[in-house]
Amino acid sequence: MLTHALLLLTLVAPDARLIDTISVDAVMGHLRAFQSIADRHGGNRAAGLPGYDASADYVAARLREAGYTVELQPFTFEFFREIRPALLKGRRAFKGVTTLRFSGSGDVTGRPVGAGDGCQAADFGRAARRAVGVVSRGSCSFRVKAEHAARAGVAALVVANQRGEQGTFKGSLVVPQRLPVVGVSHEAGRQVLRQGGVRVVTRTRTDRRTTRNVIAQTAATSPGRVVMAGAHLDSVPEGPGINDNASGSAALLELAIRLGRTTPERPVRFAWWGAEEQGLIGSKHYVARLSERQRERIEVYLNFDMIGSPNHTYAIFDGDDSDKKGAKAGPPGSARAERYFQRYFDARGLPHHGTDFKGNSDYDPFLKAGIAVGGLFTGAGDLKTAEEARRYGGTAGRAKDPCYHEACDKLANVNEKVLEATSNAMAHVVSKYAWPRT
Ligand code: DTR
Ligand code: ZN
Ligand code: ZN
Repeated sequence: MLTHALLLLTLVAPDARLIDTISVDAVMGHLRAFQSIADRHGGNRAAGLPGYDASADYVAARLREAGYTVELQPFTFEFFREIRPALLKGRRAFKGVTTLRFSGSGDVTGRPVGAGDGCQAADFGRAARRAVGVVSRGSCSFRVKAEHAARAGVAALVVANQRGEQGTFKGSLVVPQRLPVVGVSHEAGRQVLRQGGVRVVTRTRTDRRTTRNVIAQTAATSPGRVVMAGAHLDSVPEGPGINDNASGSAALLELAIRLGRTTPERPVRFAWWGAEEQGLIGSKHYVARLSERQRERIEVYLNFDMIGSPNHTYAIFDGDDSDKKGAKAGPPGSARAERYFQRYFDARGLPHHGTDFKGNSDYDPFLKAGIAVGGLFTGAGDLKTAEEARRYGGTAGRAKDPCYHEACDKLANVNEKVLEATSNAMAHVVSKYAWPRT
């Protein structure tokens, strides 16, 4: 009798609305799988390297088990890796020398020649030929400095940090260069200019590689616009990327598995992006390949990048520009996504705040294409303010994720309670769109 009643119930209500049913234990299980993938593949899950491919295989396998047809969408990108730390040597070796992203490889020795900020071709005079150029950071892009230097026949370029800035810095030349280009502190830059000769050694690797987005979509009881949710699956080469962004990827995977067992009213499309860390390459590729009709069929894109930060805040994208800061409101519909997230956090007595669209994650190509966007973010390398510590707890003056883009972004770097709240907020908001009449 009881079994009959249960059977009847499932037959009558096969599409019972899914809310708040994400088990954080299941999400943690996926996180452990990503950690173990990184452990078995050189400590990272970066696009173009085996740890990413294994991550994509893991997601695709779990999706297939849940009944999905999985699309692996290939695209190419410019792969870059520092193979050995840079060396800069005068009478003594300098410390804190960084290889700029897309620097060439080389081992050159030459006279140091100052060239101002290197933003004008004329900054590199005739004396710069075969010399080691020294320029200051700022006023124009690293790429412009490097291209002026290369045209003047400079053998290697040293970029010194600005006056008043401590230590060295990281930076990208954006386009692969043949010239070795390194960064040093302001003080080291001055010392380099006092040497009779300096040696610069960089060992890098740059080539075009293919990687893949992982995409899957649920069935739907009534046709209509699609709700899309995405998370980037790649890490930086420096570490396993468990908060950034196995957290978003794992929560999304668990939600997809759960939704695989029901049929929502509206289709839900999931995307795990590749090469976000290389400049949002996977999501840009995806949006660029959509026809106008396909674009119009996407009701909203919801982004989940870093949703378990250890010294967290709960940031919701400011869809309606109610914060009146920075970027304008998102495309029409973005305010609705923001409201849904806000209500979820409010109902649980959890603090939250709005965050501006700064173009720093995979929502950006969607926003630029006029698609409504929303999403969550719990903080990266930026320091927690005293005001934030008062509202959220945690430590003021400390990064929200002290392991951001570092080798220590491991399992222990994720706050499970935070991930539980954000995973469930994700499930709730996606469900609100998937079952619009409930
Ligand atoms: N670009 C992300 C981290 C990141 C930094 N600021 C935000 C704001 C909103 C979402 C993500 C981020 C990364 O390193 O992957
Ligand atoms: Zn990152
Ligand atoms: Zn990220």
